[in-house]
Amino acid sequence: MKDFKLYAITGEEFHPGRDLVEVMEEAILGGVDIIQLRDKNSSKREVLRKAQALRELTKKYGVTFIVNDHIDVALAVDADGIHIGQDDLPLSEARKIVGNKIIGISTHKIEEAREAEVGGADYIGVGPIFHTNSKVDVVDPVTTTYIKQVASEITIPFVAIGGIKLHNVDQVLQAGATRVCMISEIVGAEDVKAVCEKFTKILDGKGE
Ligand code: 3NM
Repeated sequence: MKDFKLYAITGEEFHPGRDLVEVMEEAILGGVDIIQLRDKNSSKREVLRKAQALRELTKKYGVTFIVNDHIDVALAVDADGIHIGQDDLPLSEARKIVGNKIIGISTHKIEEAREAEVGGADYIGVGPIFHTNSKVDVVDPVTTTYIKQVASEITIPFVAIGGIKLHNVDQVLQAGATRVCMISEIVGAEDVKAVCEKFTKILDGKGE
């Protein structure tokens, strides 16, 4: 897959009254290079409509587009890939459906990371690093210790997630992550583009 650094996941509850596509376009203009549509509340039809709009947006900017959970929607809009959790379809089954599209998997311990790597995942999520209110039923924070473990052992790309903010991202990078993923700190920002520009600079090693 095309490599990435700054990963934004949608979270419409964090920008009431603001249009989804507008917010995600600001994120892209600030340097986000991969976007995931994550919507646990809407109907399939509504998720499809959002996916179509985000596919169009990401295509315009050459940004990777991932759909969470809804494999059928991902295929229907020709997304670049899917993101699945530990309780979703097993990787081997998902692979049969999506062929060579990207498959990302959330992992919360090293055994899950190893299994994802052996199973042929294209990337893994590593988290939640810090406390987060953005995901229900989330496991306790795995801390930066888990990043260190993954960085020393796993060879496929990994992205750190969960409670990452401008003020703590340094800890994440120091532990060995080179890619970070966020919901609230990005889409909940007053100036989405400016926040993303700051992260981009930090990830490029030019942060203050
Ligand atoms: N997955 P925020 S943590 C969607 O650990 C998600 O797998 C996680 O949102 C995991 O940046 C998380 O607002 C929520 O904390 C991330």
